Amino acid sequence: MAFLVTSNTHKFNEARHILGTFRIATAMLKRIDPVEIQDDNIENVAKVSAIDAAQKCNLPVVVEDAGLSVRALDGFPGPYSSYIFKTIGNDGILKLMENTAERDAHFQSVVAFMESTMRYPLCFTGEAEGEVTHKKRGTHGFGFDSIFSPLNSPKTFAEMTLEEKTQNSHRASAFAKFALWYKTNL
Ligand code: ITT
Repeated sequence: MAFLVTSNTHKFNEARHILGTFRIATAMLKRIDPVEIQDDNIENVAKVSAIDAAQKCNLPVVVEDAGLSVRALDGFPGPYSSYIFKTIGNDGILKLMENTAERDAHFQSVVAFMESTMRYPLCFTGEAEGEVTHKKRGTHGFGFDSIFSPLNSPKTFAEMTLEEKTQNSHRASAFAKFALWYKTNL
């Protein structure tokens, strides 16, 4: 059983689906509110949260942190994705890129696993390359899904079902690496 510490139900459902394909059950630990440091590296943010969550829950825990990096914006919002989504949102990102032809972007996901016998969390990363669309499209998913279209797909993540999104997502790639490690080590 993997205990995923998150307040985001969409994230949990995606993780549960991916881990389910590896026959790993997933439980959601809400309202733990692990510390989220501000750092320009998503892996550091996930690690510190995983250490804090493991101490608070006294369980082996999984924390996942993700962010969208836009090449024309020098990688912004990246580790500041949460704050930017809450403040300027998708409309704000589209406005920033109004006159920008270069639309390349990628999602990064870091899954951090921590339990009491470990000195440091173990991290597994995944990426999804694609581009920022010119308009919001789709109603599924969450966050930046409606403005991100992965490579070789005419759809945005928000135009995909959860199953379609998790075929090629940053989160699927990171959780698949975690699942393989989990299966052989736990
Ligand atoms: P936690 O409780 O797990 O921290 P969160 O929603 O704050 O949930 P993150 O910190 O990992 O999740 O994500 C930072 C922001 O990036 C988040 O607010 C979303 O808007 C966005 N985001 C993350 N993963 C995404 C995805 O798969 N699709 C679209 N947007 C995503």
